[in-house]
Amino acid sequence: MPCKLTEAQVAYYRRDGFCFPVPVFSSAEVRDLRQQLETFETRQGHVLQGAQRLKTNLLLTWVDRVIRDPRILDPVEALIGPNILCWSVQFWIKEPQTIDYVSWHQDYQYWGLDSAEIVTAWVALSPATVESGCMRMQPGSHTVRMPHRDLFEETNMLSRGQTITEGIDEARAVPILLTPGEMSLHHVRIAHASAPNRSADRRIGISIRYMPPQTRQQLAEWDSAALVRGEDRYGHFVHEPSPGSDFDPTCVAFHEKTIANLLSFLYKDAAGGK
Ligand SMILES: O=C(O)CCC(=O)C(=O)O
Repeated sequence: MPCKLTEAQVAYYRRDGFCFPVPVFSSAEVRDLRQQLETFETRQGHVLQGAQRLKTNLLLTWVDRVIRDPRILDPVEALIGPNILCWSVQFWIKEPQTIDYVSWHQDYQYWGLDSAEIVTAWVALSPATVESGCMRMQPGSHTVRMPHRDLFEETNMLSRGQTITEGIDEARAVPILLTPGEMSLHHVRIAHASAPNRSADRRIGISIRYMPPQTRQQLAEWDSAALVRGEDRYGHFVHEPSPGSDFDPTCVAFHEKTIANLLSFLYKDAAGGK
């Protein structure tokens, strides 16, 4: 299975701000990943929720393995270089026939990270189709800063309901269609959105945010990230431990600390949210 990006894919990413589909996991492997997620959900009696959806690499060993998988890191390295920190993991799960959606937004406006070299790998664990509410992206929007407003809507899956107020051309939006086991890569400034899931299956994606170690956090004095490749000569982020087993107590305590820190600025002024 190919795992490096071609020159054409790198050029497409630089020009449009995203590229897809990039094959990562075989169908047997992705079936197994989904099963691990859903077996865990069944065992705990409810779907992955709240803080469990964020930085899940600190809680579940299979997620920690996913963020370090060379089939994800090789394409990421082609875009941001050989030294790579993983700043965040986020599960985006839309249950079948539900109304939750994601408004048009650019990620970098809210994360406090000062680098434009941040890339998200969005890995599909179930089909990402127009019907299931796949992401849509506006090509070339990573080159401009677009105005946003915080709308804090209940059905908006974003922490602040942050929404671009002008400059989106729906007719030019590209649907990011993925089969399970494929991923897309998107630039931290690309404008993107996704509609509700009208399909009969869950729409499950894992966003993994990668950045070079020279990146700084501007909204907090302290922040953490996992060193997943190469070296970190800057020390701007405390390195996250790898869990030796699911819910390893040291990693659970670290998770609590780093999530409280994240929520203090990501959810600032928000009444709640996902
Ligand atoms: O999964 C979605 O629909 C949205 C994901 C997203 O906004 C992101 O990964 O940056």
